[in-house]
Amino acid sequence: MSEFELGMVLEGVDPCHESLICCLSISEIQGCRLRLHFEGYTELHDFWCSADSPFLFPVGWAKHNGFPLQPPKGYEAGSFNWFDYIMTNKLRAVPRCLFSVPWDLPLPDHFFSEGQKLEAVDPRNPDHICVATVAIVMANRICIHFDGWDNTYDFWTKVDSPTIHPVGWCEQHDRALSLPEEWCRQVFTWDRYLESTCSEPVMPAAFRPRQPIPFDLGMKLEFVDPRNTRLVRIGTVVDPNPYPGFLQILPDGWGEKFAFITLDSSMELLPVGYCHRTGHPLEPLPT
Ligand code: MLZ
Repeated sequence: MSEFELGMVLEGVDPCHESLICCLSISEIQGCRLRLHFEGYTELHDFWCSADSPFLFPVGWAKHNGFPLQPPKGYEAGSFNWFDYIMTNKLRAVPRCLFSVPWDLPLPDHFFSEGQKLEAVDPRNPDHICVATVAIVMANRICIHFDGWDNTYDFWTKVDSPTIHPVGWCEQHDRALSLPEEWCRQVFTWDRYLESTCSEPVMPAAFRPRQPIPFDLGMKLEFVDPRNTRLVRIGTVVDPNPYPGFLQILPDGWGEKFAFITLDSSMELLPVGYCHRTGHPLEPLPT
């Protein structure tokens, strides 16, 4: 990945607040993975991400495509200007041709619109199906916000994910629906909720879940360690379907308590041979 160089600036989704697009720079490169730094912030917030992530964008992309951009620390959103910032600080932008996302985002070809309501599985708590809102639409991806929760739970999903459902799905499938806190003390019905929030539901026909990804018990893979995202390890699928759209991985050589559940579509799951092919270190098995 020689085209990406240390210090180059770019835009990208903050993995801890996925509804925010931020100003970033490259602080380290390992194979095809980048350590990214939030401009103006301490390196404690740095995070690792694959260079071909659909959540990294060239400088100017957010504005060009109509999304708000969080400026570097110390700058006002209204007055921040990338061009001045790059000139003043003698920076270089990552060339546009290196991004997997096109400069002109394609128009959505689905029926999800911002502000509409749905029921969505919380990927960090996959037994919770929650009242949720389409916060942002970006081509065939939507950013989901869980009503009544802060934006640290927001997450991007493709519109054909098996983890999103139309309003009323939980009732039809005899499942508990997690409500926004203020609705836990009053009778919740979707009709009442939609009326009180002046909102519309996503139309049921919009939900066209894809086929499951064919992971099988015992399959090997490489994966980004969720506890330290610098590291790529070898793992085994120990449960191919703990919840629809999820699988459980055990890091090879580690005890059962280190098994974790993740979305089967996660970009942190990598095929066997990924590290060798891309020149990324592969963590040795514990001895
Ligand atoms: N135990 C967690 C669950 C949060 C679930 C949020 N779902 C949007 C907590 O209470 O923080």
